Formats: sequence, structure tokens, C-alpha cells
Amino acid sequence: MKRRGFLAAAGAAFVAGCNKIADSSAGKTVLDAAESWHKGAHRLLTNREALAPEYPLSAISPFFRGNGSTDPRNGDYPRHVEEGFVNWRLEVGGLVENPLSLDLENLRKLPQRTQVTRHDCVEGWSAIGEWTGPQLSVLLEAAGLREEAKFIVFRCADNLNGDDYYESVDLIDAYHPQTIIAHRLNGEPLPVKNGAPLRARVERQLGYKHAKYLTGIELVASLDAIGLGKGGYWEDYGGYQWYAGM
Ligand SMILES: Nc1nc2c(c(=O)[nH]1)N[C@H]1C(S)=C(S)[C@@H](COP(=O)(O)O)O[C@H]1N2
Ligand SMILES: [Mo]
Repeated sequence: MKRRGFLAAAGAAFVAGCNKIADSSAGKTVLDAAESWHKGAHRLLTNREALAPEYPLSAISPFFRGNGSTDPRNGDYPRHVEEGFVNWRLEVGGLVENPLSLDLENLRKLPQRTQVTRHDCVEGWSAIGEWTGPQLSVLLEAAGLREEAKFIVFRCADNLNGDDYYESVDLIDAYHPQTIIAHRLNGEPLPVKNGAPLRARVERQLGYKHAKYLTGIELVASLDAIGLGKGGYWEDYGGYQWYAGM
């Protein structure tokens, strides 16, 4: 999709959001309508395409802590660690024309973006790190979005209390130039504690949106059928807001 096409798509999504409010008498709950309005209002009041601040190398934190899952022990993950992630795959699927199954070599051969950014966790800590990887937009262009696609769901390998971690963003954040699938932190392959071998960086959003241990990127029309329906692990189980923009 060309940039212009994307802006048009975002505009269409906003109009669709307004239509939802108009339809509220026809079965939509008032809360649904309010949420649509809220998402639409963010698009009008803030420039969602603005870049997050980037920092000089000298600002990099000496230690980038790990948070949440830092050493997954479930499923095949420990085997992948032992193998050096040579058999890791990132699946791009759902509402796409050409599903992709990419290994780390495929991802490293794509054009790369490197950015020094600050990570802010709602628990009250921040860290600055240098992240490298292909832009998510490049993967989405390769896969080709179907018209119904409205959200990106990040699927993760780590299991927390019975549910694998998952997160989601809309297409504005998905196509944001600083949204990358990072495989390096501070010039080294991602450490396990920070999401090896792949994690999302969504720089305009709070820490919990930056899904680690990425196995899949799924295009969906609605978040209703994902987890408990609020769009992410912490949204479903911790009461966090879906929109975590800064
Ligand atoms: N798969 C997965 N992704 C995750 C988490 C997690 O537990 N599992 N924790 C989130 C939270 S709350 C934060 S603050 C960041 C922490 O990233 P870090 O471990 O690199 O500091 O990852 C986010 N992404
Ligand atoms: Mo966090």
C-alpha cells in the first residue's frame, strides 16, 4: 500500500468509526460507541504519525532490564534457545493476500531501521536502547492486506498463567515508520530477557504493547475474538487500556 493509500485507509477507518456511533440504536451498546468515539478523537486531536523522540548513542542505558516474561520455559521455546533460533519462524497471516513464513535470515536481509528510543513501562521505569529490525510496514506490503484488515495481532511464544501473551495495534501504529520487528538490541542479537529472537517496537506506545518472543503477526477485522476481546494480555487480565499512546 502506498503512503497516500494508507492515509486514505486511516480516513476510511475513522469514517467507519463514526458510522458505528450512528448505528448504536441498531444494537451497538453505548459503551462500544463511546470507545469508537474515543479512538476517533485520538486521531483528530493528536498527530498519530509523529515520530517518538530518538536519542544519541551516549544516552543508551547501561542495563536494559527485562520485565514480564524474561525466561520462557513453555513449549518449544527452550529448544529454540539451544538451537540459536535457526528454526524460528515468524508467520504473517490472517486477512492477507500472501501469508508469509519468515526465518531470521529472511528478516535480516530486508532493509533495516535502527533507532535509539526510550521504553516506558506503566510500572514506573524507563530505559533507553538501540533497536534494529525491518519496519513492520515492509512485511505488510509483502503480505498484502485484504480490505477488511483493521488491526494487527502480535502472537508470542511465552505462556503466562495459561494464555500466550498477545497484543494488538491499529493500522496507524502498524504503518508508523518507527514500528519495527526488532532482532537486535544495542548492536547484539536480542537477549532472551528482552524477547529473543524477535520483538515488536511500537515507539509511540507504552511498554506492554512491545510484544516479545514474536511468532506471528495476524491481520484481523475485529479484536472481539482475540483472547477475552480487549485486544491484549494485560488489557484482558490486568485492566490496562488498549490505546497506550504517548
Ligand atoms: N511476550 C511478551 N511481551 C511482553 C511482555 C511479556 O511479559 N511477554 N511484557 C511487556 C511489558 S509490561 C513490558 S514493560 C515490556 C518489557 O520489555 P523488556 O523485557 O525488554 O524490558 O515487554 C512487554 N512485552
Ligand atoms: Mo510494562
